[in-house]
Amino acid sequence: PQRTTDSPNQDIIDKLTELMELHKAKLGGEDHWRAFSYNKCIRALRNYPRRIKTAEEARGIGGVGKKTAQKIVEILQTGDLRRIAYEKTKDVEVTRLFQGIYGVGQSIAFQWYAAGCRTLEDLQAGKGGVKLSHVQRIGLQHYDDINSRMPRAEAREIFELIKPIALSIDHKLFVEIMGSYRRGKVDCGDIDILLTRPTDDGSTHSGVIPRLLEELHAAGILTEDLALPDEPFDLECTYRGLCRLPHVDGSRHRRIDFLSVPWTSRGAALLYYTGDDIFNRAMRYKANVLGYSLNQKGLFGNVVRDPRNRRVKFNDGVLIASETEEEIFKILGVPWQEPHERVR
Ligand code: DCP
Ligand code: MG
Ligand code: MN
Repeated sequence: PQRTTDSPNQDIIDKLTELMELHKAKLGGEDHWRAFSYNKCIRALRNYPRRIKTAEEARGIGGVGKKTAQKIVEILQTGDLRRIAYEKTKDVEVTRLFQGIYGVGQSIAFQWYAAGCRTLEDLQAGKGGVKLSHVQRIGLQHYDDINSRMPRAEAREIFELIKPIALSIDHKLFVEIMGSYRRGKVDCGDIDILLTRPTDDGSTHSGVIPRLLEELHAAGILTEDLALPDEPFDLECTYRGLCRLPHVDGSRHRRIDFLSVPWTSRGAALLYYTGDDIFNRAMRYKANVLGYSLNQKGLFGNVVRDPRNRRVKFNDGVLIASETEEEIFKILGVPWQEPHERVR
C-alpha cells in the first residue's frame, strides 16, 4: 500500500512528482524516460523511513541516481527545485513559437512539443513523426513575414493594386480596407478588405470573389491561399491568404483577408470589420444588455436566449439595423466614434 502523506521526505516527493508530471505531459522520447525514472525514484523515497540528510544518503536508496541526488540536496537546502520553473517556461516558450505558425493553436503546439519538437527546424524535419498540413507548411515557410507587421504605406500600396483590378471586374463594387488600417494605425498585421455592391440595378457581386482571386494570383499579388470561401458564389463569404508587392525584389509576403457581404449588411460589416476586437466585444455586450444581438450581418431584436446559458440563442431575431454604422451606434445609445477612436 502506498501512503502518500506521511513520508518524512514528503516535500522532496512533492517536488519530484511535480517535475515528473511536467515530463509526463510532454512524453517526448527523452521526457518519457525521465518521467519513468522519477517514478521509480519516488516509489523508493516513499518507502524510505528516515529524513534524508545528505547526497550520499540519497545515492544509497535504490533507484536514486547522481542527478536526482543533487536535486534532492537542492530541495533540502533551498526548499525549491529550479528545474521545475525551467521546464515550465521552456514549454511555454516553445509552444508560443509554434503558435506563430498560421493556423496553429495551443492544442497542436502542445502535441508537437509532446512529440519531442523544440524548434521550427524540428517541425520542418518532421521530428517525432510530426506531420504538417499544407497550410501549416505555408505558415512555417513564411514564419517571419507572417509574424511581422507591415508599414501602413505598404498596405496602401498593395491595396492600390487590388482596387482597380476589382473595379475592372465590376465598376460598381464597393472595395475598402478595414481593420487596423481604417483605424489609422501606423502598421498593420494584415490587409482586411471589405467587398460589396449596391443592387439598385438588379445585379449583385455574386461570383466576383472567385474571379478577383484568380486575377490577383495571375498578377502575382496573391501568393498563397490559406482559406478559400466555402461558398464562393454566396454574397457573404470570406477568404484568407498571402500577398505581396509584385515586381519588388524581396518584398515580404503579407497576410490578406477578404470579407464579402450583401449590400444591405454593409453598415454592420463596416462596424465589425473596423474593430478593434475589444471595441467589438464592448458593442456586442452593450447590444446583449439591451436585448439585442449584434454581428457582422446586423443588429437584431427579439432574440430569445436560453436563460441558463445566455450565449445560446433560440432564434436569430428580427433585423433592426444593418445599412449604416451610424444607426447602429444610435440604437445602442453609444456616442459616435470615428474609426481611429475605436480602440481599447
Ligand atoms: N474581429 C473581431 N474579432 C476577432 C477577429 C476580428 O471582432 N476575433 C474584427 C475586428 C478586427 C477586424 O475584424 O479589427 C479585423 O481583424 P484583424 O485580425 O485583421 O485585426 P486588426 O486589423 O484590427 O489588427 P491587425 O493590424 O493585427 O490585423
Ligand atoms: Mg487586420
Ligand atoms: Mn484580418
